[in-house]
Amino acid sequence: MEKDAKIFVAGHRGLVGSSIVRNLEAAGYTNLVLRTHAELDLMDASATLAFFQSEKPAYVFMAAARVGGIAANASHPADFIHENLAVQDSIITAAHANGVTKMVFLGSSCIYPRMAPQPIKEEYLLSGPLEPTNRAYAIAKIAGIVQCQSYNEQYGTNYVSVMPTNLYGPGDNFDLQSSHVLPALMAKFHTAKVSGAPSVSVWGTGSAKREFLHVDDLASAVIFLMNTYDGSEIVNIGTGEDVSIKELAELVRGTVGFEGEIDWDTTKPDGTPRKLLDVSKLHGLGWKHSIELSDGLAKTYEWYKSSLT
Ligand code: GFB
Repeated sequence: MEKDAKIFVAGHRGLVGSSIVRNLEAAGYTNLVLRTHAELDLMDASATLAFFQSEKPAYVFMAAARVGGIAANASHPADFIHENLAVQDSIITAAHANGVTKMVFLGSSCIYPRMAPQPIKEEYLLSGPLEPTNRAYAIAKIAGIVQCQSYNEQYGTNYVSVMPTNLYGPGDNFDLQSSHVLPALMAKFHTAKVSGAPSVSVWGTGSAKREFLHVDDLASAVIFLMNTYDGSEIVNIGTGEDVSIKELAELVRGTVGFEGEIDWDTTKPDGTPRKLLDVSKLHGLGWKHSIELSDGLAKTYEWYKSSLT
């Protein structure tokens, strides 16, 4: 990307989009075009087309999505599949109609089969059944990948699909009903510490394993791939290391400084037992993460506390 090229970051108010904007600005990109949800509803295909016609962005980061943790996904599958399919189709068709030079589509590690061998290689896509708690979301993301690949094949476009692992960082959603595990634990331990509660309830058995990537690392990887990688084959983005939810709970408890007990609520689902990404392709292309989980947790906790005041 040229430093003055027009770049559209779809979803720039979200966890991922806001980090992509911060990283682009820090790297000297000066011509970003951004729209809030109130200004442009990306589910509205004609409004999205009109926006592309008037702005003519050269590069697009597709970070707009309906996302959520295990409970939100399991309880609102219709919203997750409908909204993601609609946003993806609006953007991809508008980008194609307006000659976008290159686009990066962000998928998710939940696109892989529930029982995929670990670590998960890109080629395991569509090799087995999906995890039921997020099947609708995963199928929408798989449709996005195949749509990008199909446009590349039929029209010669340059739409790259990347698969991030579980993300966290400043700007995350800390609402206990809809959030992912890491912000949920941070909010629960913080509230318990402040109120002096003796224990905190954590979902599941704690045996599920997850890989966590700081969102600023994700943004750095996505911009790196926009600048260096052309191809229809998907690319995993992660650290290549995972922890059990039990280990994560101890790490977050330590970061927050909560000294009470953890109660495991085994009536809640564990979800996928493990989804560790194989990141050898990304490493081979020349990118590696730089924020370790303990540092990332400390930074995120500082941000969370400042967001409460
Ligand atoms: O982060 P999370 O909601 O999503 O849950 P997934 C990860 C693990 O943490 C599960 C446990 O085993 C949860 O049972 N967990 C423990 C908790 N306590 C809590 C809590 O208070 N809140 C939450 N949310 N979890 C999502 C998918 O799956 O990950 C999406 O539903 C997407 O589609 C996203 O792929 C990255 O990792 O299970």
